[in-house]
Amino acid sequence: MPNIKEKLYEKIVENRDRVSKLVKQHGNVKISDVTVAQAIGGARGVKCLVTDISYLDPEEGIRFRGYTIPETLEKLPKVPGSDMPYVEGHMYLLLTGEIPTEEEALELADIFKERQQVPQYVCDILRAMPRDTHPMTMFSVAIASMQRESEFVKAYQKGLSKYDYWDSTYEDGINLLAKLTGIGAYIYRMKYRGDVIISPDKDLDMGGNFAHMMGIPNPYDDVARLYFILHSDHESGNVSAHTGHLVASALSDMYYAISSMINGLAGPLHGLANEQVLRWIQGVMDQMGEKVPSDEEMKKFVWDTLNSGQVVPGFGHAVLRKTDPRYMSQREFCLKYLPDDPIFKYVDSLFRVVPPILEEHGHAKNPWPNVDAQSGVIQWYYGVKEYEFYTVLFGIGRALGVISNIIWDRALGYPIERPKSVTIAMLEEMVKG
Ligand code: CMX
Repeated sequence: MPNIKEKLYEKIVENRDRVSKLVKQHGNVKISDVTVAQAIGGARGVKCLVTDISYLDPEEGIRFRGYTIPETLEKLPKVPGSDMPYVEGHMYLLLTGEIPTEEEALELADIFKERQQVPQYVCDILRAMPRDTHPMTMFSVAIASMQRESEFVKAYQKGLSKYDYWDSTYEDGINLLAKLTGIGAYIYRMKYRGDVIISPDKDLDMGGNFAHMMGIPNPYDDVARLYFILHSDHESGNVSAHTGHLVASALSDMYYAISSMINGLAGPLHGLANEQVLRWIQGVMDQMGEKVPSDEEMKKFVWDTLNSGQVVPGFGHAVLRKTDPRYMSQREFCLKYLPDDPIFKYVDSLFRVVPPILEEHGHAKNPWPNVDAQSGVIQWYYGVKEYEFYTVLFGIGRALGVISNIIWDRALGYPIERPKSVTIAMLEEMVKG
């Protein structure tokens, strides 16, 4: 048994005990009340999901296993010669709750390398799709098509004890994760780079190999590492994480769950916002020509968007009430590597201009930028100008967290999810007096 699986099992045993005590001894303690506004309004703020993998504080932002983003980037073992940590080390942290040694991160990297080959039938399915299919649709279909490989399904059909669900779920998760960068790069090169596919390099870590398969020179390897780590998890209530958890709760296997997660991420209010930000900026650029708009001119574009009933993409958040630290990490990267880039100048101007406008507009509870406002500019700078591809990158990163959560859901025996609905008439009755 590889070391990471032994470590994971130790943690599972400890945590099963904690969860079972909570339910048995304190199952009736109330942790949340639900108002009419919350029932109609997307369950905002209702505490009814449990995960230890990450926690999102409205003011501070995300912590992965208790570590802020700067702490995570500082503590995880770094790829030699690089500014960024191994993505594999971050996966180790998400799964086990412990910062790995370099050796432990490399051990997981080796496991991924052994399993990274994308099956030929997945490539054939992608090729059979019209080339103008959105890359997120291709990504979702590619993942769903591998469902036939599920180790969980095979074990379940033989008759599997519920205490062992986590084991084959772990295998499915690692098998799938190992292939996601290859699938993403395959879609990219097939659609946008003349169909010239680059094979994986067994000597490289996940981020380095992704840059290699995309055909983009370094430091794109560090961009990939940063991007996958930052997007990995944002606690459990966001649409992609929640969809993955919900679908897996029916004991649908990892392939079904992650394909569904990708479909949720593909909405413009969620992961697709990174595509929308670049589309919006391109619209402004078309009107401005070569010139970067002054702040006054930019204000007018923002107000035009709001006055036409659209949202300003990349701003606002359901939980956060401050600038997203994922935005700030990417901003620091831009200030270091691309301070004079024209699109960064647009993003920088939006950073100054949008929050006061959203405050004046008076609708959004959080006027500050989120992760998606900044991420596209980095990709654009390194040559990935096909912005409809950006959410695939988000999806590869988000799979790290959702896969970890699903393994833990199975390990802790979380049941099928089934909240209760009421009718509008029932609500009207409840609010009388
Ligand atoms: N531009 C304009 N209006 C906005 C806004 C924005 N960026 N953000 C919120 N609002 C509006 C909402 O549409 C809502 O309007 P109504 O009252 O007319 O219905 C009102 O402000 C209140 O919304 P909220 O409670 O502040 O925000 P929600 O929790 O409902 O929604 C989010 C959160 C992210 C969907 C929303 O802020 C938004 O649409 N942002 C733009 C899209 C975006 O960047 N999404 C990516 C988020 C990060 C991610 O998941 O990847």
